[in-house]
This record gives sequence, C-alpha cells and structure tokens, in this order.
Amino acid sequence: KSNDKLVSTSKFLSLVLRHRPEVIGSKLDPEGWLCIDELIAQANAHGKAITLELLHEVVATNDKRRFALSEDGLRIRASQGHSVSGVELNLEETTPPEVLYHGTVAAFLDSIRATGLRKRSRHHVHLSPDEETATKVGSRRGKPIILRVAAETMHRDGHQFCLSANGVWLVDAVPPTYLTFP
Ligand code: HQG
Repeated sequence: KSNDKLVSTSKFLSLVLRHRPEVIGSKLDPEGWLCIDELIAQANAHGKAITLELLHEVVATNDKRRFALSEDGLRIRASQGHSVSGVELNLEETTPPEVLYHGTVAAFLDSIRATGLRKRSRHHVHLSPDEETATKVGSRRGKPIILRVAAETMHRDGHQFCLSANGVWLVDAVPPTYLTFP
C-alpha cells in the first residue's frame, strides 16, 4: 500500500474512533470499541473504501500505534485522543516517572501559566515520556516549547495518571504549580 493510502486511512480511523463515529452511522461501545466487520461495512457504505487487509496494515504500521485490536481480534479502538462523549477507556491507574513532558507553542503560554494544562476538547491532557516525543507533539502547531511536569509529586498529591496502550500519559489537568517553563 502506498504511504498516502495508509496515512489517509489512519486519519479516517482517528475521525471515526476518536471523534465522530456517526460519520459512518456507527456508535462506539462504552470503552471505545467498534466491531471491525461493522466498521468496514459502514465505511464502504459511506463511500470510504476500506478492506480488512488495509485496516490491519494501518494498525501494524502506524507511526504512533494509534489503534489497538481487542484480544479476539474482532474489535478496534483508538488508544487515546478521544473527544467523543460517552467513552471511557478504563485504563489502569499507573505511577508515573518523576518527570513527564508536554509539547506546546508560545501562543498558549500565558494561558497555561494562568490555568495550568487543560484538556480542552479531548478527554485528557496528554503528556509525553521524553522531550523528543513532546517536541514532535508541539511541532504540529509551530515552533515547539517543552514544559516539564513534576509528575511524581503530582501523583503523590493525589492526581491520577494512566498510560495509554501506545505510551501516552493521560491526566485530567496539570495545575500550574507542577509545571516548569523553559
Ligand atoms: C494547549 C497527537 C491554552 C496544549 C499528539 C495543546 C498527542 C492550552 C492544545 C495528542 C492550555 C490542545 C494530543 C491552556 C493546554 N491554555 N492552551 N490552559 N492547556 N493547552 O491536540 O497535547 O497525532 O488536544 O498545549 O501526539 O497537542 O492525534 O493536545 O497545544 O498525543 O495521534 O492546547 O495528539 O496525537 O491540543 O496533542 P490537543 P496535544 P495524534
């Protein structure tokens, strides 16, 4: 498959499995899963040509491992990044490392200094395990700025951390006191 085809299919799956399953007339289950047979049938019925082979290739080769299959291989879900309502991934709470990172851009800094990191349209604030990953995340919006998050202290103070299946740390919010600005 051409890389373009894999990327466009990944974007389409992100749309359906994170944000708007209704574009193919589907609904995710409470933990975000969708039957693969239904997804393929509904996508094709709505003018998006997808085969089982293409879907499996996207899952296997995706740069950020954005999608996960259920153990029986019959269902698929996005591992993080949701904005759709009524979905809760039910990830286990996990102790974070001492420091995590968040990549953003200068335009947001005043607001972040005032209110801390907020989840905005998504279900969680997303944190990266290393500066390199955070740099990539920030670069989506312009010149990246990397914030350090005192994750271990935050966790000790009672904030819950979860680790998504593809290595993204998820929290409800990061109050300003746990942030270090460059
Ligand atoms: C910013 C991608 C003003 C925040 C990535 C970010 C990630 C604030 C933006 C995943 C703020 C939200 C998520 C505040 C946060 N005031 N701005 N108080 N608090 N922000 O896209 O972390 O390719 O929802 O800095 O790799 O950029 O989609 O979050 O810039 O894992 O798989 O508000 O998306 O993955 O933007 O990215 P997003 P994000 P995928």
